[in-house]
Amino acid sequence: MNRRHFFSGAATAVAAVSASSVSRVALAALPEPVMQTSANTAPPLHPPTGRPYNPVVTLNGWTAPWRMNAGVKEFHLVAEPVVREVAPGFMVNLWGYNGQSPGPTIEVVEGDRVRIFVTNRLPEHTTIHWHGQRLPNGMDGVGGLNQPSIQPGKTFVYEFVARRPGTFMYHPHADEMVQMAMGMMGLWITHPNVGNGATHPHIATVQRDYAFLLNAFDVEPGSMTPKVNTMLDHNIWCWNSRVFPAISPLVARQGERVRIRVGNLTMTNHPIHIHGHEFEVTGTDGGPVPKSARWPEVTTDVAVGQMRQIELVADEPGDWALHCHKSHHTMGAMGHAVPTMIGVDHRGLVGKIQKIVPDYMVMGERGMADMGAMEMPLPDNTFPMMTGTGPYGPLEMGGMFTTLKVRADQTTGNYRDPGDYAQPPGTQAYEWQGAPASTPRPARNDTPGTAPGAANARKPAHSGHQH
Ligand SMILES: [Cu+2]
Repeated sequence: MNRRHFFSGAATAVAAVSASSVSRVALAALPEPVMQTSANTAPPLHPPTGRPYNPVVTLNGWTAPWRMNAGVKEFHLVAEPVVREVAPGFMVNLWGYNGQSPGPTIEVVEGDRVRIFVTNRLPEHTTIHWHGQRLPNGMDGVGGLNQPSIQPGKTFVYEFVARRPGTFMYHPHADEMVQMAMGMMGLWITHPNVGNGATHPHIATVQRDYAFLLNAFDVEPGSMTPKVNTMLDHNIWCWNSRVFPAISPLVARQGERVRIRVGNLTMTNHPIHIHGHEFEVTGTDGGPVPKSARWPEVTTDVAVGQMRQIELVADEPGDWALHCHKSHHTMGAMGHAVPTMIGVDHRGLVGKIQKIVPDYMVMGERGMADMGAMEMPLPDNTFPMMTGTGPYGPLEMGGMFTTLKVRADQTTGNYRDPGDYAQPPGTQAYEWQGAPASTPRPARNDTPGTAPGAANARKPAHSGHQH
């Protein structure tokens, strides 16, 4: 975090001291915006002022510090162009807030009066819509309908009481297609007001509370700026503008109750799936779901413009996959125009062509898993289609994928990645060492050189990245 302003929030102690020492003159001025320069997951921001709550952890994100001004929580968001590290070595020109896309998570408590200053440093007008909130109509942020748009260089003030606890998000309601395709969004969490030992009937106490937004970009391989007119054929499928293996793992101590809050600002649905556990949807952007209306799931579909808040008890130790179940969304920069080559025999063909084109490669004759291990020549500033290596080899994933790491010895409140899970002896799939299966493989008659499509072998680095 860049401590270029009067309280940084990088350390909560610093924020607490600074927030309490702001002078009356300073309180009459705009709060200094706090900027973030890192795409790493920031530790939870325990509230230095205001009512207590259990903070969330935003995957590869952070929570905006605030200042208290006569009982009002004041935030300052700056809409601006940013350069986001979507994966190490893969930088993308996005628009965001306070140095990153997504913008900082805003965390408040049910009943808080909140004042948000929004400064526009974009080249065009913008607004912010507070998705899911109960608020006065004039604070709803639809440009032209509820307010004039915020012109470049101008600052607007939004103010309302956070009336309903839950999982929400914010995004522009001005030139929406462009501004969301460029990454303008952020999370808003309203925690229940349960001080002094009170509890909420539909909101459990959890030990870990994670949050992320689903977003997608269309970045031509070798370029840095998304194509903003793409509706569905994106090639970068992100959680909080990050792709696997650059998305932080979720960690938990065995037995802890874990909440995961997911919002979807792409243009398609994402069935979010967890391994090894079942969960319940305990809330949406419409608020908490009553217990009588919940049922167990291992996958929940998050439709466009929806939020889902799921909860599970992390009682099975291990490294459990957590991913979008649309298999194309766990892939990296890969074209859909690549022909299926399974069963096509290219024996001898590659060697002959490589005499003329040294980096020529054929993909997919045994499936596409070879792509995960192969070192394909890629254009600059592009991440591979499948990447990430686990303790037993390539994971063959590249987009909306991470892991839930459950450990008996993960200490409470510790978010450090515990590394690979050590499988206890006798609990892991193993290779059969007896006699081989007697059924012969079915005969194939695809003679080399005569198989349909053999002449259509493609050089993936050049033709395989169309979107
Ligand atoms: Cu998906």
